[in-house]
Amino acid sequence: MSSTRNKLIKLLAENKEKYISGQYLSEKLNISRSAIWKHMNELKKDGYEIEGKAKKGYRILSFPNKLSENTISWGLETDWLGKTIIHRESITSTQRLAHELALDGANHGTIVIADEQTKGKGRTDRAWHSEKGKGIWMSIILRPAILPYLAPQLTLLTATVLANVIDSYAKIKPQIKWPNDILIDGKKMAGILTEMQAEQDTVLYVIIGMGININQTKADLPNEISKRATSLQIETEKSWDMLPIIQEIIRTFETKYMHYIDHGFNQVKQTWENYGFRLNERLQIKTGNKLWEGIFLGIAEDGALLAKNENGVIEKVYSGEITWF
Ligand code: BTX
Repeated sequence: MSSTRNKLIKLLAENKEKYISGQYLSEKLNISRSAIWKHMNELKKDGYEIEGKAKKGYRILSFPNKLSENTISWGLETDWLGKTIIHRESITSTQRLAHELALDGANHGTIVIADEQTKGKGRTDRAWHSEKGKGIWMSIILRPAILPYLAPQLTLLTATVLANVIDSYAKIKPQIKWPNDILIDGKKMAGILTEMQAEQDTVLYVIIGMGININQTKADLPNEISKRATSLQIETEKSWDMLPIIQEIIRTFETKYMHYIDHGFNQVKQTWENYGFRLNERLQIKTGNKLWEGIFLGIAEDGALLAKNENGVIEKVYSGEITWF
């Protein structure tokens, strides 16, 4: 969003009860009064309710709760994440558009977000239900200077971001199920999909997709997932304004990502294990055709799952289906 628009919203917000004259705004922002008028019209399109009165000026009546590039950017104050935000009311999949943009050279930190996905996807092309206005359907484009084999760490990092935000903002303690599910009381509230384009030892880009169920009621959840899925609303018995949650996720992501780049994976590992689902319990692992049992010990530096097999040997699991007993 333009910094002028940002400043304008800030001025309106600081003077919420009062009128501010067009003259004052034009001097403060160093733009003409007709430019102010144009900005006001743009803000109205974004759902800001603004009253304009002759001789008095402008006054903000209410802030929008609908999502747009502007409403998400306003007050975000991050250094690089979300400097470009692409919002769509409806889209097939934010992952798909993010890939196109990344191939086209989109910057590190570009965000794609939608109110609805008609073909939201999970891992191995499973469907991800993304009903309009019910959840956060968002993809982040990253260009990390890490080796491709370390990219799974970013899934785990994202899981800790979501767990931290749900815990601190909504005050419910989630669990992280390796590698990519956020659970509340054993039911899936969010999923993460990490996709990468790499060439030999270089990551060209990574797309982190996150689907977070916020305002679904039990009746909203499709039959095939209703027993295994949940939402913030179901868990807390109230509906949530998604905008501050989105902003908190973006801010927390930037902070944790920078810590990870500067200091390595250790903090992520610790946070992850703090929320880890069924740590030290028995589990069954299916990798390819192999099915074996072990004890879940945590995660390794490279993001792999660590499990002790029946012979007492600690094995690393990079991908597979996990079932707990
Ligand atoms: P996953 O493969 O671990 O989970 C997919 C499975 O989860 C489905 O097969 C279904 O059983 C169940 N499921 C589907 N929709 C939901 C839902 N809304 N809530 C709970 N369970 C569900 C997880 O994949 C990764 C999901 C990433 C979704 C984001 S949204 C933004 C971005 N765009 C996109 O198309 N995908 C990502």
